[in-house]
Amino acid sequence: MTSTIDPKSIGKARPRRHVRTLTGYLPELDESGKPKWPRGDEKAWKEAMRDVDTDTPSITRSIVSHVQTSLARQAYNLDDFGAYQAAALSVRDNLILNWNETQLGYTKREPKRAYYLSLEFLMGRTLDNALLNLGLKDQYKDGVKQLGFNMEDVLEQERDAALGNGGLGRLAACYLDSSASQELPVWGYGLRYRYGIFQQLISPEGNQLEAPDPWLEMQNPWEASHLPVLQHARLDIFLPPQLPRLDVTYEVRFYGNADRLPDDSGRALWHGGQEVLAVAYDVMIPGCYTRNTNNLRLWESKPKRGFDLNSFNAGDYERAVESSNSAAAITSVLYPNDHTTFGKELRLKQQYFWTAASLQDILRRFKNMDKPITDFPEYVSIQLNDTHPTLAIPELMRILIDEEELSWNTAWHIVTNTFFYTNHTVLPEALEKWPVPLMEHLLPRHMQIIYDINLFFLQAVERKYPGDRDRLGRMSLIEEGFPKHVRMAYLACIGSRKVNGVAELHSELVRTTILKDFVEFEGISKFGNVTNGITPRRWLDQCNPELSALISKTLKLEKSVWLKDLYKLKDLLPFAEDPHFRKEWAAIKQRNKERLAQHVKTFLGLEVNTKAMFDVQIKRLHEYKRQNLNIFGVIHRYLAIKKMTPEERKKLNPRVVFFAGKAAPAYYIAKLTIRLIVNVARVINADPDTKDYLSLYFLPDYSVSVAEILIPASDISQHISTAGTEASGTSNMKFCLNGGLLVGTVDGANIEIAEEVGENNVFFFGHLAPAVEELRYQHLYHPVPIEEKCPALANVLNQVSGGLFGDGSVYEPLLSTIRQGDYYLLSDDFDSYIAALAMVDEAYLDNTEWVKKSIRTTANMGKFSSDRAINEYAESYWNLEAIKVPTTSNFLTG
Ligand code: NBG
Repeated sequence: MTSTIDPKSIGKARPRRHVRTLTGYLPELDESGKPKWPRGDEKAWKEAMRDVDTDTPSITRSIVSHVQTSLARQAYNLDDFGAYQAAALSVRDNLILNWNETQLGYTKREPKRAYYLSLEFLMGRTLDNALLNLGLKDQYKDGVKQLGFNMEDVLEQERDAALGNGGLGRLAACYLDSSASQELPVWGYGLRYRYGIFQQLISPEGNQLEAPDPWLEMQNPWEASHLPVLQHARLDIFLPPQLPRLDVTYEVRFYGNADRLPDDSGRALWHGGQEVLAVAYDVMIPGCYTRNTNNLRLWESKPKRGFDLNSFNAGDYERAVESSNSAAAITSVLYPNDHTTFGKELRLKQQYFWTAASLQDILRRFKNMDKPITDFPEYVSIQLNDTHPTLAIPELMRILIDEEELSWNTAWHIVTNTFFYTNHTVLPEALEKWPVPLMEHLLPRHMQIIYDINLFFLQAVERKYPGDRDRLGRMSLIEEGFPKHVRMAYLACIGSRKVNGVAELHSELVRTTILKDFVEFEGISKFGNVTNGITPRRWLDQCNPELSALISKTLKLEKSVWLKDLYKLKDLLPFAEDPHFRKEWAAIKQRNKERLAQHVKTFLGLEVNTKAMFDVQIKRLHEYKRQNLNIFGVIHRYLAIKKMTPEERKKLNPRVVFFAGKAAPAYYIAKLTIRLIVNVARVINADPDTKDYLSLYFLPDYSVSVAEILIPASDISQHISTAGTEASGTSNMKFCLNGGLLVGTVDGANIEIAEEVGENNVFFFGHLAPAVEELRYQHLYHPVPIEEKCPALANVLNQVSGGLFGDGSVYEPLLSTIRQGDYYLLSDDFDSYIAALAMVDEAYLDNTEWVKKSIRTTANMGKFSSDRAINEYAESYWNLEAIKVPTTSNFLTG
């Protein structure tokens, strides 16, 4: 084999290669300023070009055409899964038309653009959402029906795209939906993990087991599919609504050496090491009732060369293959951790791979506009979703200095006007820190840049606070120790134009605790708040279609209006006084409860009492979220019912408690909590004395789709974190939007929800955030035995130890977190928690008043639309304007 490559150039930095893609090309203009047709016969092209299918006959035609050609099947051998695939492909065709039109429109207008960098996008299913946003739900339903299928069954075939752990990833998904719906030129950038969040199974003992989630294989989750695996593998990259863009690739380097140039330019040459390729996959994000269709670009890693020919020629076959494996491994799994950092080299590699590819792509798009590089922040804002993309800051510095040859100060000015950083937690264990030796090894040039940033920054701090060495130590980007660590939140803070938290209380805690010194140094105006929001498209219209229809009918508004202006729900308030409306409202809740019961029946084979109050807690398992407080509350109730006479029991308000959520695979205490819940359920659901009054279900494998069934069915939901620990919470908003009431601590977005819906519609309990530090101090230095402090809780713990729910010794590690130290303050909050639950019971007995509360709650949820939140980012952070893509296309059909 011959090579034309100069061997000396191998591994050396090369000038940036701008790969042109087929998106974003604009027509050339003739002398009179009219667009010129680019090639061939204009008439032939235009006659052949299609637009979005909007009528049922063309929709059925397109579905059948996909059945025949894309799937190579016929009416004779088409099952629900095939029908789903064909419908999805047909919808995808429509989305692509809008998407093309949008990208061309944006390119033509050269607007400022914003980019949302998130390591997680928890999209859930996409087909139903796409149909809603396209305004084609009814037409597709009819079309599918004519072909002999039921739309609901077809939609059930889709597998969740679960490229996220929890709230942070779901928020990113809601923000994409809102950006497109608000016609804002926003793109998301993330990773295309081969395996998303693990599938959760429960063993016979009640333990969580983890299985990989091969979402790309598109197997039917509920039954073995008849389609050959090969066909799945071929189709996976096309399924909705992805678009592989094998022509959009970038090179990303790791390891190697960084040599500073021997002049005073500050530049360095980074060379050698490993180079891998980033390949783009685009996911179309349709806006609601608009043609605007934005893009989520996910990167997949690939070896740069099929394999390393040098090693192969040197006889080292294993090494040759290894390099290709290690490149492909970068995007193989989503880390299933939540609120913990851990120093895995691969995780750091993921972060760099993703930020480096995204920045190259963003720069290429910017450069196509031929503006001076110093204008970059005028055209580009980049939102860092938590600290995971913080490497983008030193990476942009590196590009601007080493490749664009700008001075340090000019580069730093550009960087600090481009980035914005959202903090999502103040839990100390969740703040990312990377060991310096690892950074030096993996990203030698970035480590140099971080040291330089730190030096200039600390010199400025010293000028303001001369001699304050403590402060310099506290504010340094480098945490002393063996080894030293880079504090990513500090880097994100000083490299950004603005920093925000995700709810009022949380933002205040960011300002007064973790970033206090930075607020003092940089001034308060840099540190804001954007309260999180949720998309009402998915979290009301889609998950609760009956309620959505009732709202439209009552408000006499098309849903396209109120779904995009959620404050319109306020007009429901007077209807709380209308008995007929209340009856309809309550009947819908009841049917949603029956739908959930049916789901439990189908998947767990268990009967649920739908006459009972439904009480739900669904979120990642974590000690700070206190699922254990809830399960201890359930045990307390069970013990109380056991003691009652049959007559007393008859007066009780029956309650069904649901839990769902995953625990990080290495989080032992969280996994024990699951085991306890499952075993408590076994005992109490089988106890003839109590089972009519209290039952308990743990629904395995929590996901967006499961949430869509649970949330509309809840009467009450629990958001009971230790005050000051839950940054916002977003499921609280989803429950309330669906008319569920909330029992919670004075924490995160619970506070703002109560402000909106009125405190008398929320059941608050527990100590407040300012008290927490003092309580923890008392626990450590003046501990009071739990028997004395909270006898009710002590009794519950003793029952667990005593073996009421199986071998008590199994639970000792969990119980001792409360008996000793009790960092999350269960013993301080238990009594008021039980009192709050009693108030819930009492309120529920007055059905009329309860339904009124439910209506008022929904009516007052306008603030929590992610449309409001994304507009706040657009206006107060990114300075971004909406660009409406014309409904009648001008480029393609014009
Ligand atoms: C989570 C918070 C939640 C919040 C979401 C979205 C992280 C690091 N933080 O309270 O715990 O609702 O972010 O902002 O996942």
